[in-house]
Amino acid sequence: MRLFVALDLPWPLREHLATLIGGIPGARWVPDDNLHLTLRFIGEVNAPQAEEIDLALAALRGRAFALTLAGVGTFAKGGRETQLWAGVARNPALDHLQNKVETALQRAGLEPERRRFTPHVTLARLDNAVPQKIAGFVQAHNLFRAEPIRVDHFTLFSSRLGKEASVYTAEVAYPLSA
Ligand code: 2AM
Repeated sequence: MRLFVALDLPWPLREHLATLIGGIPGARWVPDDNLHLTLRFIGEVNAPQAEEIDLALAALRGRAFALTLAGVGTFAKGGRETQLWAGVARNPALDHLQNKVETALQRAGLEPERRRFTPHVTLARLDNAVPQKIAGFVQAHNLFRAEPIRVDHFTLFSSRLGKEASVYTAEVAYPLSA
């Protein structure tokens, strides 16, 4: 199965993010239900590996914290913008949790993640979008700032590739202490 570790987002925040959606013809918007913040992508694993991963994550001790989504931006590949996202206000507690997850997963036998952690909530894939429209969106929503949320758990998700959008299933939620 294909796994990743992420923060799910409470409904009011997903609803708020959904109000940003639109105005970029050709963008493939992420359905509200799928909006999340990935801590670590794992990829395909077999059942024994999944078990190891679950054990390692369950042994992780972390504390709850507040998180604020702020700003919007894009990732580009080969000079083309491919992904539109909402950003995260500076958050050492989030970085700390991500670090712990990374350590736990290495303990479970995964190769270290080489890419730097860039916390974001993907809003859309931009395959066929016009650059001016993307720039317009980023300008219009630059000052986006959501209400802070309290993060008191993180989640191991499985992902199945669907026809239109991927289908994510929360497999296990791991609590963070108060
Ligand atoms: P993204 O939001 O930046 O696209 C489930 O697919 C989650 O895992 C998504 O949040 C996605 O990040 C991330 N993801 C998917 N494939 C990935 C890959 N090959 N490397 C890193 N992250 C990936």
